[in-house]
Amino acid sequence: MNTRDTIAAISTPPGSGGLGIIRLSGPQAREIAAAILRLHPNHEWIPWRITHAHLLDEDGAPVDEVLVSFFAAPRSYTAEDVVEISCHGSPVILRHCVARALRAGARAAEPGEFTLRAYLNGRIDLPRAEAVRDLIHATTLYQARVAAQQLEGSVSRAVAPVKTALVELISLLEAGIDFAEDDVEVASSAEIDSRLAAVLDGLGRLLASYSWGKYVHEGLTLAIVGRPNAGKSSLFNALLGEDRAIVTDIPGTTRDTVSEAFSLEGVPVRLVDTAGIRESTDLVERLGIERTERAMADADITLVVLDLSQPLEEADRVLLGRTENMGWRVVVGNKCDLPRRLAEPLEEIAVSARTGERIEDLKRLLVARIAPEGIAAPQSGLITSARHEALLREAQEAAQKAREANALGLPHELLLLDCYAALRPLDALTGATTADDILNRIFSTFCIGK
Ligand SMILES: Nc1nc2c(ncn2[C@@H]2O[C@H](COP(=O)(O)OP(=O)(O)OP(=O)(O)O)[C@@H](O)[C@H]2O)c(=O)[nH]1
Ligand SMILES: [Mg+2]
Repeated sequence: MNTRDTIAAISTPPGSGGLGIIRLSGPQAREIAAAILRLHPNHEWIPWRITHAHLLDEDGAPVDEVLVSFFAAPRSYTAEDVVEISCHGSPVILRHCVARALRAGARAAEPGEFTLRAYLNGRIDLPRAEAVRDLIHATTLYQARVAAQQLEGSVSRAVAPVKTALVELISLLEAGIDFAEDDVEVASSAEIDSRLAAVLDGLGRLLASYSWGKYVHEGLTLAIVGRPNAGKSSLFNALLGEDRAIVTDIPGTTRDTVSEAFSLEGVPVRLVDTAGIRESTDLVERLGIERTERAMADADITLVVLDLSQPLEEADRVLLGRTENMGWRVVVGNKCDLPRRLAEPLEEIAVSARTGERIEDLKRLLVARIAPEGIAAPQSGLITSARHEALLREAQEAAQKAREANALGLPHELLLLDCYAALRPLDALTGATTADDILNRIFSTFCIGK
């Protein structure tokens, strides 16, 4: 992909809107804009100023009245010259504007190419580029807050102290090897161990934030299962806060899975109501039950609903048995507003889907399950990306190996290999450490005297 040409694209979503924006980025941005617009005869390209203009068709007739903003390199989104043309939001006008820009010498931008350029031009690092994508796709405000913090560099900031500690250790080991004859003190095994322990501690903390961060990013699926009439659809509605699924006193009301999105403390949740599980000869009901099975297999968390106002039935026992070893099961006793007739104390929480009693407690319990460490503040540099998690884990393994090598008293040359192996994935995460970084540290922290 050429990264020196000028690219153009519609930056607003498809369909009609009040406004639509065309973005041009690259060395010819101004030239191309001038070719397709009628600007004021005395127009000058003054950075960060908005000017009024007309968008013209091929025959030079105006097709829209537009506002044009100019961002001069390197202080723009892409760090190149950027011109944004704010048109009225008709898809016809927007497509026409891009088509004309292409004829005037622009190239159609690939998906994400503006952000790619910002990255290639060194304006943002990789975690920030990824945050742009997450911000655009946020479906809850909490997700947006986390992504906005990442755009500000929260991930790189959180990783930086670990990386610094590692680079310091590497410099120490390198210096010990390179300048051994010059009476530079070689680091003691205890000192190396405590430095590696600090690195591992930092990595462990970052990785722990992923247990919640993963759900912030990907959301989760919560399936409600139980025998007919246990109150699954009622619980579904109570959690959503709206009458979405049909509720009747006829067992077997829900025949198909019904799903709806809601936000659990900012985590996007897909809530799935299912057909009650029982032996059935009815074809439609049997097909519904098959779908319940699939929903259970796909769910991150399964809510098993028991009817507290009825004795336990065979169908309940079967379901409890089948979900017992699923890590993410919550047994909910429903209808706590009625006299209790369920003898066994099987439920983890008793609620009433009808009155809404303890539904908020149930939500809190679910949050506690997915965030055992508590909900992270968006600015804490929480890890939400599987790519980051994999890299941190790789660093952790290598640092662990280094610690073991140190405990065994292996030569520092070998230890260094593990330390570099731990540094590499962190570099891949936030950007490279150069040999200069290490040399500078060696020469700034040691008085070699040469
Ligand atoms: N008293 C009381 N009744 C409830 C409660 N939850 C549900 N019900 C009633 O129980 C009956 C069944 O409720 P549903 O929500 O349709 O049950 P379901 O589990 O979805 O049933 P199927 O779709 O047939 O499998 C309805 O008459 C509800 O009004 C509750 O907490 N208290
Ligand atoms: Mg139902």
